[in-house]
Amino acid sequence: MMEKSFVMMKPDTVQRRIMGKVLSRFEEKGLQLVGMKLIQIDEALAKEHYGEHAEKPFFNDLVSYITSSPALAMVIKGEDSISLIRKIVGATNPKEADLGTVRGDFALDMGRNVIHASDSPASAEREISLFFDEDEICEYEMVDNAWIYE
Ligand code: IDP
Ligand code: MG
Repeated sequence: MMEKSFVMMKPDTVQRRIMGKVLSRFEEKGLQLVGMKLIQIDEALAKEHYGEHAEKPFFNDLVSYITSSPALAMVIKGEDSISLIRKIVGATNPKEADLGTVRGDFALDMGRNVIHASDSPASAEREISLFFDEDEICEYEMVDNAWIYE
């Protein structure tokens, strides 16, 4: 199934200048970037995005982290891309994330875990519409499609 996922490089990834390395993980896999923008997330947007964690003890620190500096918001498209991207991203706690995953290779701390990715089709839809207008998503054909998909 062709899916779009919301993926966001968190402020630590922008500040550490490793956005290109992280992006290449998705490009090399054959996934397609259909939306991208560098944004300074404000408190209201951060609280809305992470609404499901509002009661958690780490919520305030999470909102501070996400609003501390710009983040790179993206929409990435591909076959079964939502669960696939979660695998590429790795476990929430970078110390437990497998090596070879983004968090396993680039992060050490739960509160500085480099990247966000939607965890289900419903969250992908909600998060994409929270961060992107419809006209900010580019639908286009990749010239190597026949070499990525059978
Ligand atoms: P996910 O990003 O892997 O989907 P969630 O459980 O949805 O993980 O948590 C959202 C974000 O909140 C995590 O990516 C991480 O930045 C932060 N977070 C989650 N649990 C903790 C914690 O126990 N301490 C500090 N930060 C946490
Ligand atoms: Mg989550």
